[in-house]
Amino acid sequence: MIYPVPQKNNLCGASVSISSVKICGEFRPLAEKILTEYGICCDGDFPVEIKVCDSRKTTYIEELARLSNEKYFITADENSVTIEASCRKGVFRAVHTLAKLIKKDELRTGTLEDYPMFTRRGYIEGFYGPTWKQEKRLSVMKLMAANGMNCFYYAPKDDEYHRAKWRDVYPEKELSELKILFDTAAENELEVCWCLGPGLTYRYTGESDFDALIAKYMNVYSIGVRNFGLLLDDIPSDFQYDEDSAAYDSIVDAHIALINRVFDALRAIDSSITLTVCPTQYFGECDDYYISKFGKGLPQEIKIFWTGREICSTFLTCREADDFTAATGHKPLYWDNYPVNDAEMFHEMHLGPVKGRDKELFRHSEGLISNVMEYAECSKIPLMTIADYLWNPAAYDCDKSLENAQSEILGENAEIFKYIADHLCVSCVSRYGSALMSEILSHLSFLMATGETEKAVAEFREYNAKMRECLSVVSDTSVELFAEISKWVRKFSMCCDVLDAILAVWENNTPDNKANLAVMIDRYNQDAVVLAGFCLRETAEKTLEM
Ligand code: LTM
Repeated sequence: MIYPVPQKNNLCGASVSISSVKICGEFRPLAEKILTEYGICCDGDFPVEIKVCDSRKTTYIEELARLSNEKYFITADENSVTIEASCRKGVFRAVHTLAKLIKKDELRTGTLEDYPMFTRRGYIEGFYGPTWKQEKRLSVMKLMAANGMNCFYYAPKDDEYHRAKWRDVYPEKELSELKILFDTAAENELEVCWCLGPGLTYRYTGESDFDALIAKYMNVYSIGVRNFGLLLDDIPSDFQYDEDSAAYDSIVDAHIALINRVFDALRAIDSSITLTVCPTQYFGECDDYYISKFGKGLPQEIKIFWTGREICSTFLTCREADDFTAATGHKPLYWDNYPVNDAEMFHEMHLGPVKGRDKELFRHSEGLISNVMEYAECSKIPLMTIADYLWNPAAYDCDKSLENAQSEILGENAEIFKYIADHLCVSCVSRYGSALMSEILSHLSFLMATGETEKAVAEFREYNAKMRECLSVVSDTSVELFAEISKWVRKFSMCCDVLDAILAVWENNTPDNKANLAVMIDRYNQDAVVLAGFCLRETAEKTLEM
């Protein structure tokens, strides 16, 4: 199976085995670049023809009754492959799919027709904490583009030019780094939206602040950005300057006036500019005074971020999206606070698949943008599941998508990694973790309770050995993802010690072994990092009572 799952895969005839290809037709350099990245040789003789034609067939999505320039077809027979799309975007998506089919030996004769269900599918660097390094940004960007996302929002809370020092233009070095990043996004068919968060110190009645704001947007416009964001989240919910409170009845009136003025000014400079905004009330009841007035005060073209019922929402539903649209006059653009793990979540690691987002949400929203973790390598795993969901929600299977993401990111370590990943998934989308450990420990308790002590001890020893093997793999901090989870690995090591101590008591119930277990469990409990949950504590306590 390839991911994201294509919409209509009728490549079901004879197997077409390709070791090297010869690209002909349009966008040949692009296709060769992508295929080469997948390790597919382009000096061969198996013809892959790319046909670009802007027609109803290549742009219209029947079931959505809308146009999309991301739609494509792949037709294969035993002697050739043909790609059809309306433009570069469609070709880009098609070639990635073709490369995955070839790599997985899944290319067969027939036709594949594919297109995305959500219009906007992306991620936002919008967390508190150390900002991602350039090389990490580039690496995540390429991966997410290869997996069907189409937009990237730049809004790191701790980029001082985004928020704390919003009035200052970027120094040359920082600006040229951003240009490299944003040019890479364009090459990879990701739309960039650069966001500004001026609300901590903005003076709504200050002309010089307004001028500084436009000058800052123009600073980033100069490197080619045409999509901007104005974020008013996590700022005081009331005025900070007396002149502002004298001029406006309430803060929402100041926000509406500011956004409309910014939009008009930007559109006067360049009519292709787009604007996305984040309200100060970005979650909760959508018919509250602030958010309903905010939405009604802004033109349709401006997109509004909304995180759902909660800041980090367990569920995002069509019903709530419709309520938002009714109250504000805008479909929500979801700022989905998963997998982000900043603020009070900093002891959690969110490596589980996305869950709890309605399958039909694409009809009721502008799209979904996932807020990532400060840990770039780790973010790739849940982000890949989000990309799968956004492309084809009907086919989304969270377990299979996770399995694929783990194997893509961890390669040969994927299987053993599951022993720690089992514990790194407690988040707003899943309150329960340690499913594998829970199952094993409860089976062992059953064996103990039915007098099968020897069998229990043997199975327990086997499980502990796997946990230790996993520990030794993830302790290798030269692997970037393992370095990122080092504080969870530390606690995982304590978890292994607790398991060994439980096993020792089961094998030999002496006061010394019990005292050692009490010490281990105490040490484990004192570390605030979130890891194995209830099942470990319960088993340890039961063992101490033995
Ligand atoms: O969610 C929004 C709109 N703003 C902030 C984010 O920057 C932050 O990363 C998340 C998670 O803590 N919560 C917020 O309120």
